[in-house]
Amino acid sequence: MITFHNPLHQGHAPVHEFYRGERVPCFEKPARVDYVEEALRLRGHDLAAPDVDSAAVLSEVHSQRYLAFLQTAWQQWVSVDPANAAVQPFPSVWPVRTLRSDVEPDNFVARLGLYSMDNGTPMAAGTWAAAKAGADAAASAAARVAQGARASFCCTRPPGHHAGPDFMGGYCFLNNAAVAAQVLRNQGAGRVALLDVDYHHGNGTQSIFYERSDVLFISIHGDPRTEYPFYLGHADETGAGQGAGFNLNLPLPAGTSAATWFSALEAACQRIASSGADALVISLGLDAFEGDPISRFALASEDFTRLGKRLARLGLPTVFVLEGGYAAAELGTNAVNVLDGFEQA
Ligand code: Q9C
Ligand code: ZN
Repeated sequence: MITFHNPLHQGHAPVHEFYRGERVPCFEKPARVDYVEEALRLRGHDLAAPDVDSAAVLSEVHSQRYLAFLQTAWQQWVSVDPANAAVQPFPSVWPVRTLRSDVEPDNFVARLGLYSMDNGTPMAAGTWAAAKAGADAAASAAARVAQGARASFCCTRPPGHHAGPDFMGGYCFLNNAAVAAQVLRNQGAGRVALLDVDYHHGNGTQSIFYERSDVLFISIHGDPRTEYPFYLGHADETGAGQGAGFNLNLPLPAGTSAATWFSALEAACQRIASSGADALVISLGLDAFEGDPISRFALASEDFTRLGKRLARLGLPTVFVLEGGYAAAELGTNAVNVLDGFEQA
């Protein structure tokens, strides 16, 4: 299947994040995608540059004021003080309950808090260009499937599934999987199923589609009582309004075995099969891998082949979108195992 890669991902290269109160090197680093691209080439996959501009579809999944902020955020930061060019901005205050989100503060760090869910999403000079090119790659992968391809892969970073309608978080800025689902809808799919297999709940994607019945969101993830993103992803979140019944969360305890994980996958696949979906988007996080440094599921590399095979049996046109996965050196094997398992089935 064709892969759309992100030619600008290396421009998003923040140095530090906070982990357990300490400054540590970023887990979400350019080498991740370099490893995946290397494995794709070694195993005979074709890579293409994005050929669709996602600007219009981005406005359908994110708010205009968030996009306007993000597009110029780095310039805003450097115009506060030219020395900021060498400093990573972090939010330090957030408009939680009782505080107002409707007024944009004049202070840059306060604006950054308004548009963030955590302090774990560092930005750098090339962040907007990288995130936008990634959304273009997602739109390109979806357009290719809408035009009749059996499947496609969007190989990008930064990831997207924690980014909500008007906020960044969890290393994510633009919701690439939501872009792919919206492109499929706009180009003829009556209903899209979006299955998120990243270790972390896809809170951003859930929120974007929570009141919609045309995009069924399903997520298998670490129980938010103990795992990031903590404040969303419980089993009782089933959709609202028109979207009631079109959201399915399958939280599993940290430490869950591959056998139990595949039982949850079976439940997810049965829901998709009975949904009447015309197309499928997979938020392909690879952090359910047993060797992941920040996650606690136990899939082995061969289990990713099994995942691909099971997804192929759904028989739907499918767009794979890379999300998390921090065992960088194993990421190429695990990603391509999913794609090759899908193609072998
Ligand atoms: N300072 C994805 O897998 N970060 N995101 C932990 C916080 C949370 C993971 C450190 C992990 C986010 C796309
Ligand atoms: Zn994750």
